[in-house]
Amino acid sequence: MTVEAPIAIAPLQGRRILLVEDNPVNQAVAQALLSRMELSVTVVSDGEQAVEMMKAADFDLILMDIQMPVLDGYQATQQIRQFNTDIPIIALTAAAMVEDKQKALASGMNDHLSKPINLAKLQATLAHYLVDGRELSAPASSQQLITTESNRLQETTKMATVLIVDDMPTNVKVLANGLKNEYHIQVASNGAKAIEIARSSTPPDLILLDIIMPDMDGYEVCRRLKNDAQTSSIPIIFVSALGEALDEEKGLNLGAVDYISKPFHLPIVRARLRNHMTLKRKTDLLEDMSHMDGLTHVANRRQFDETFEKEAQRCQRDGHYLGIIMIDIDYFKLFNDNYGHGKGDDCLVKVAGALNNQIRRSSDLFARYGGEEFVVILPDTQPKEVAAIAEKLRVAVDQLNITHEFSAVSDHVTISLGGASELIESHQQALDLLSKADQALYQAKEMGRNRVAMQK
Ligand code: GH3
Ligand code: MG
Ligand code: MG
Repeated sequence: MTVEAPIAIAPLQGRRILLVEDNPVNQAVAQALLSRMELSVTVVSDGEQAVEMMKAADFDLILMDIQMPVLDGYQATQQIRQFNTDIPIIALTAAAMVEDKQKALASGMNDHLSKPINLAKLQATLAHYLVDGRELSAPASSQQLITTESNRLQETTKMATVLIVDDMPTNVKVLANGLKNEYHIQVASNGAKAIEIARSSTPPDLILLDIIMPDMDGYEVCRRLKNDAQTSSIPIIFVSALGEALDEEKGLNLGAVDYISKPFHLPIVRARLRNHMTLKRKTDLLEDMSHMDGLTHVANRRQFDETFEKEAQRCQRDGHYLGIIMIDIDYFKLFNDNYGHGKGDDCLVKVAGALNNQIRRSSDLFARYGGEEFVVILPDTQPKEVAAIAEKLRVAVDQLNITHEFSAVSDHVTISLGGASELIESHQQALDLLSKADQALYQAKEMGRNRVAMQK
């Protein structure tokens, strides 16, 4: 090992590793590597201690030697698997024992690394088991999506684009050559060009940013990109020969995700890039999911609140009408009580889908407001148009023809709708509009359900 600089990868920092190794020299080497990656390491020296330690404390991953006294690595793994099927267990095998790989997998291990440990392989393996699919937890109903997405991620990571910003052609060359097999490469030799590319219609997925450049330095480029909503979510990794802690702190404080020192060690650059790309995609996905209703997959209440604020402001500024439609399924409690909650959920999914299909303008929003209630935001839409759209929505659900023998208004599922629309002159007026649509909905219920009522 010649690289003595810190080699931490942000998403791995602090993860708890149980190192099981009887040979003191191997122990010291592995522990030194892991500690420098800022992992939290616990060392035990035989299989039996490993099993006891696993019962006593929580770990994220086990690195397990094979040949050890008392219990060997295979036996220890078999015992651990009886009470913990999830934790990744990586065999540490001597080079001469690669044929034992099969045996390692059969005993319940997930993977193997050959000794002497190669830093790049160790990092890649840890990143694979600790970051992919595990780094971010998601609500149970979204887990499937995450899993599918992270499979897709691994396929598409190759296609991601990296923008290299450096005024020294030799640096650009080294990085571009080292990364071109995994990424599309964009290059900028100064800050202005970098900003232009980041704002273009083909922005990069990640930026490697030199600090010392003529005209505009890397810090300033970073500040500008982070202050612009269009570019603020692109991860930035600073690349610089400046080795002082202060510079690193400054870069990270400006919103960079990581910091790589020159001269680069390409396997580390690649490992870090891979991790940040994976995280970025997951963050984007979670961001999307946090605005989506888990059951019906239409916009959720949070998305509604954000869009309502934005559109209310826009309508107020432009002197436009803002239209709102509140929607509630008729006699839905009786539907649930008689057909069961599962059928109730199915019904909600179908109704939401049919309603969402009717909302086509890009500035409009259909959302689940809560329970069996939905809402539509219609910017720049006058009362007459709102009433017409509401009627279209009513008909769409009517035509689904979902049997509801316990409804007092029909033999199938129906909805009631309340509409409102006004020229918006103040924020309070926009808020009042929601109550007016809600009161109109109440009127529709009072007047017999399965109908549209407009605000007074
Ligand atoms: P009304 O015609 O006056 O609207 O009567 P209603 O029965 O539809 O209204 P109420 O507010 O009394 O009942 C709403 C019911 O919606 C209560 C609950 O069982 C059901 N509901 C709310 N959220 C969900 C959901 O996520 N899944 C299911 N299956 N049912 C839900
Ligand atoms: Mg209700
Ligand atoms: Mg109802």
